[in-house]
Amino acid sequence: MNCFEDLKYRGLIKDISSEELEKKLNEEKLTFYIGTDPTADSMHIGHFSSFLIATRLAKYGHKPILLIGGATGLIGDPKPSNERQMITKEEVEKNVEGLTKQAKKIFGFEVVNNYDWIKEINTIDFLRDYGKYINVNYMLDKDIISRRLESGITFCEFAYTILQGLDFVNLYENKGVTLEVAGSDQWGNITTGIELARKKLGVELYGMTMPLVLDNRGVKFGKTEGNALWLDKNKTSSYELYQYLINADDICVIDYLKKLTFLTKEEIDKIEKEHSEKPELRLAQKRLAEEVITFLHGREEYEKAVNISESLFSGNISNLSAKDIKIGLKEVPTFNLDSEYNLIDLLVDNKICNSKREARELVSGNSISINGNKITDLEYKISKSIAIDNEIIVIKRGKKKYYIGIYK
Ligand code: 383
Repeated sequence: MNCFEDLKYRGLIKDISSEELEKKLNEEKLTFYIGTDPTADSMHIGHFSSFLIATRLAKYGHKPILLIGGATGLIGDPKPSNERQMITKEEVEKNVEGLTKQAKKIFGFEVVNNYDWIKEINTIDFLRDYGKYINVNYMLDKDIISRRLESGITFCEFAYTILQGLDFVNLYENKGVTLEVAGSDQWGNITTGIELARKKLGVELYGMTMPLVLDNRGVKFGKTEGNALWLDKNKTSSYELYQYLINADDICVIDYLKKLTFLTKEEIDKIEKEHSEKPELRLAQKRLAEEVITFLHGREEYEKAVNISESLFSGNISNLSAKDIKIGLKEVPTFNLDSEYNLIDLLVDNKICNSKREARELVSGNSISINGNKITDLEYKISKSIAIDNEIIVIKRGKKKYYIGIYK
């Protein structure tokens, strides 16, 4: 498969600025860029699904440049809904630092910051050198801007698209960039750059967007109940990422394999066949988790995530450290401990059981385990001496309900 066929096979092409791009991607070596604004100090999995195009095109010999919008982050790319809250300069600076480090670490390509050139442009030059080439009517026609006309848009956000456009022109002039790639929400900004280059320099630059990765309910990949899935493993552990990926819907998982991994068509076809024969084994989801986590955080983190998941699932947690348990059981009810307790009292006092009677029944009935061991002794004592790493007592009620007691 050539480069363009590969992108098409994976469903990674939404808009292209010119039919010529197909030939260029297959026959030439292009320098291209993709950008992100420093709205947080880490990217999330939505960014990952777009930024992966950098590695993908690099495999075909194209040269990626990753841009962090230290300047554009101070302005704010208009959302279709409403004006953005401005973030402070200090926060933007801190975020640029985090993102730069992260982008280098995960993708390993050159990273640039548009603050470096945009800060040099004064107001008069901005209006003469860039503003003069862009018609307001042309800007008003852009999807996102036109959607904001009813509710209103400030001049600040209205001007954003010209900044992104001038980045493209600047990167063309200084680094030979001829292609900008992004998610489909960026089409308006990409075409501003193409327009600017055409009018100002008389050159033809190229743009390509990718569709948003969605689940079967039309929800963006990586959106969970209010929590972003961050690429910083201190914000979202490999275990949490593993849980998200392993639970991917059967209907979407093959699409995710195409878009989020570098497995070949042959490999994906094989997984798809095996998966459809025995979906309950979740082979496709497992492979997805393996590929994504290994790419982001390395093999060891992936193996750690699998180990935590399997241990907690089977209840056999003897090989887990207190640290692993805290990662794996982040969401479960936790309480503090400071002395010795009778198990039955502990179960009632911490609302694991409603009454002593219920507690006794569960213990006698083999339904309570402590640190992975079934306890049937009604006189069993909980103390720091049995705590995992001198810190944690893991209580399991029935098949899956976990609780954690912590000795300080
Ligand atoms: C700024 C200056 C440039 C080129 C790009 C930018 C950022 C761009 C933007 N991108 C999004 C972001 O920062 O706002 N104006 O969160 C997201 N991207 C990528 C992808 C995506 C887009 O970082 O579709 C999802 O991740 O393009 O929403 O010169």
